[in-house]
Amino acid sequence: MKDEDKTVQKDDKLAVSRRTMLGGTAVTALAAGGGALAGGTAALVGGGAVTPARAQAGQKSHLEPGELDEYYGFWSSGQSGELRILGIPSMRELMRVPVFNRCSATGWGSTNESLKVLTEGLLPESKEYLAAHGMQTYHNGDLHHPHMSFTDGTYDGRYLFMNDKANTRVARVRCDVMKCDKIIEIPNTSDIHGLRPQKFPRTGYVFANGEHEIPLPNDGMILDDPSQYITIFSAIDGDTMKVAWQVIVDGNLDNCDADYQGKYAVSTCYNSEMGMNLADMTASETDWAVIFNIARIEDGVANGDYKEYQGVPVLDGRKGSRYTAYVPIPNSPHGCNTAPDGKHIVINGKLSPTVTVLDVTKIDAVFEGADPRSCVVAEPELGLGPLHTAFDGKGNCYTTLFLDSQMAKWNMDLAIRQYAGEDVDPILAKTDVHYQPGHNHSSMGETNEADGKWLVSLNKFSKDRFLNVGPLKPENEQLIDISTDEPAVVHDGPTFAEPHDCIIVHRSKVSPASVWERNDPMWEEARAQAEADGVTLEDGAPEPIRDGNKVRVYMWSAAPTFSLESFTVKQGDEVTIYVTNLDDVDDLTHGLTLANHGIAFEVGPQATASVTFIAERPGVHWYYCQWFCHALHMEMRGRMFVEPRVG
Ligand code: RUQ
Ligand code: CUA
Repeated sequence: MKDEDKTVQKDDKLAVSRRTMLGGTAVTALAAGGGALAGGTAALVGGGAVTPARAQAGQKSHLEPGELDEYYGFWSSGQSGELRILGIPSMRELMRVPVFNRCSATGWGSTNESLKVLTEGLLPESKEYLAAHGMQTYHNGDLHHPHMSFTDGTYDGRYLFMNDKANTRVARVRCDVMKCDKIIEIPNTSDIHGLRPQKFPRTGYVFANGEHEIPLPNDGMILDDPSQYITIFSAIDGDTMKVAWQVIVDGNLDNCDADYQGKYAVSTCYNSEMGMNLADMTASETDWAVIFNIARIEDGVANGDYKEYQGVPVLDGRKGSRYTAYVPIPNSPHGCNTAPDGKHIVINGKLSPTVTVLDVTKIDAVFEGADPRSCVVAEPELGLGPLHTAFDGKGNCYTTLFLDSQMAKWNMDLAIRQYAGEDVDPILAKTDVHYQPGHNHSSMGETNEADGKWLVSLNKFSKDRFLNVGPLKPENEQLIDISTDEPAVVHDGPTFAEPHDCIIVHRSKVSPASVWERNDPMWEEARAQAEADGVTLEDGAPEPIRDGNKVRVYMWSAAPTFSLESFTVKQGDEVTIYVTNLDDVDDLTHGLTLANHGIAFEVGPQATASVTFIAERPGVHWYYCQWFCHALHMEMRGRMFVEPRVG
């Protein structure tokens, strides 16, 4: 108890200094813009009460060795560009799925199969830019929002969709094998940020917000004339991964969500001022939640009420359009979260200490001409810096307060009654988190099956919570037990840049395969090439197959051997090596690393993978299996002989 007291005191002191520092930032923004923060700023310095770790009995978060988690957590990794899979409640990291990044272990970004995914959806002008830099694709990404496909308002275990803010892309990961199978670049817009799938009747559309405003077309004819910049909301067909339509809006789009009726999508929209600097961007007291009327937009597309840019129908949804409604929201709203009650959508205030609750049943009237604010049914004041809200399915909401380093638990019903004039306080509890939370997420909380068991708070700073590892610190994601009245932090999880957002999916919703299907479309091109060469991927070929200076090497792997102990090519040949893993055993992955060629890739059980390179280094080069597969794994190797160029 004594030690715990000490920790509490230390946290308290540091928490206050961190809060004061960030409070200063808020004050700057405040001085530049609205007065929404004025009342609460003083509370920053004093508000340092820390709740010690819970003593009361809650759910068990610690799993014994060998015990399996109840939930999958699908985590973004921000500027690391990959998707991560965690087990919840243990918070153990189970897997990393490369998406927008390159991966040294799996060869993502260097195998032909991954390069196809990474290049086929690029816009022509991006390909040109990349080629000028000797690149086939972007090497970085900024993955903020991973979300699973829905059927009838809940996760259906088909796909995960995610955005790349850095290079304006949207990607899809197949949940049957947990590999990315499609990446598309979104035309006519810049920097995809908020992303959510349609919840009903199914996904269907994946809605994606272009964050930063640019001219349309962005071809250099308009430069420093922000009055001509626009932002775009995109609907992508989640089955075909093609952009179905786009809508031009006013202001910068931030986050979005869809309703449970399949009628509307909603985006938060800051910078209604269209300012180009901080002072201008925060000048206005209000910004908007923009509501998109899906049926009207589909009609508009069917009736030709659009202009086509880069093959996509683009509708004009700026203020006054029949496709959109602009609901005024206090200064610079950020998160947008549909409640599992199927009725309410919470817009998080960011620079305003409030969240604004929209009632979807009142939106029809807004599109018939009612005052846009008439769909607002609550606007509780929660604290400083509300960013995102999660739900427990029992009528309670959990909102992250970035500046206060807290999570506010509040009741939807009480908030609505308070807004209607009753003297009630909707805030039920405040839980300190460490430190500065951005997103949070509850178990199944974004579906109509929210179960109110766990909440994860994704905190941007860990500061003193872990051993010091130098100036760059891990972030801290905390697990909070929300099964009892008093939410309690039960686990700290340090993590590398930057788990921006996550979802927590009950394991009954997902059932990945353990072994690949031999006829998987992932290596369709390899299969076609083998057929053209008169061989099969499964049998391989005893000698390289030559076609001019193109040479194809077909081999299989079966623990602990490759089918080829050696093969010979000529200096300058363009060599493609295909490896097919014949092992049909759970957890028996092989790999191929070609020494001094920058080549290494994974080949899962029953999978095929290939890589193409120029054999420009004469001599003996070993290839070996880098995925531990057998007691004789070290012996799983062979030689590539490169004959020197003559003359
Ligand atoms: S946004 S910290 Cu990129 Cu998800 Cu809110
Ligand atoms: Cu095959 Cu190691």
